[in-house]
Amino acid sequence: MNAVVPVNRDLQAERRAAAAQFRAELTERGIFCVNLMSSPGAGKTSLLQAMARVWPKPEQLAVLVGDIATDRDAERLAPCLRVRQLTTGGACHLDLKLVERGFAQLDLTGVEYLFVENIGNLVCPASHDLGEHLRVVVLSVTEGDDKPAKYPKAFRTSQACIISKIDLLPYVPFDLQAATADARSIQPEMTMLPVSATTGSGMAEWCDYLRRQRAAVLTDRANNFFGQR
Ligand SMILES: Nc1nc2c(ncn2[C@@H]2O[C@H](COP(=O)(O)OP(=O)(O)OP(=O)(O)O)[C@@H](O)[C@H]2O)c(=O)[nH]1
Ligand SMILES: [Mg+2]
Repeated sequence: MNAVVPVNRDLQAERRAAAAQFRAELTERGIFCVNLMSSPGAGKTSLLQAMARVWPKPEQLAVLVGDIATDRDAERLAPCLRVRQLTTGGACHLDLKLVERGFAQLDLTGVEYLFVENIGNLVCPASHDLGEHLRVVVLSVTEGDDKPAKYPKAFRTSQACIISKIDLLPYVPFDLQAATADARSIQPEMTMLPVSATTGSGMAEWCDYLRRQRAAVLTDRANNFFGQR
């Protein structure tokens, strides 16, 4: 028979409060935090590498990159951006404690944007608030346009959706309008950003979007972007 252990604490509420506190600390320091979620291989690390190429001052960008095993993504990013690898050893998502530990190890001089590349997984990361200001789901055209409908929580809890690898659109059956319609039926406010890290197409729009979002947070520090999730 299963035993029931009374905890008498609302663990979700404690997690939400801890994430809100970390978000407030980031806001106070002028650091805008972006949680990048996607299935494995959708192009998160490539997007960050492409940003380092086009962002006027790459020293303003820092990355915490999560993986189950290896520090290969950090190795890819280290030549161009400040980065710490977070290795979960098996867990399918990043949690706040790991992110805070990595954050404490970063040199934050001049940093204005912190990117948290989550574990490649469209399910578990969606349930964990990491203290980010902005949650972005990356959907590559090679995955198929049905993913928003099949993995709704990742899309419902995100404010923006990057459609990645658009240079491959001529070669794969991906209906951008259908993916957009499905994503917006789940999250009506979703900002759609088609991007190719390979050609650089859409990168300027993505970077402008980030600048506007950071400015909005800093001009309205009391604004609660994460009221209901
Ligand atoms: N054609 C094309 N290939 C891309 C693009 N972006 C990424 N790729 C390729 O897609 C593969 C996966 O890219 P990554 O950046 O490693 O993807 P990721 O989401 O970081 O992967 P995980 O961290 O393992 O979840 C690599 O072979 C990239 O070269 C793109 O814009 N166009
Ligand atoms: Mg990666």
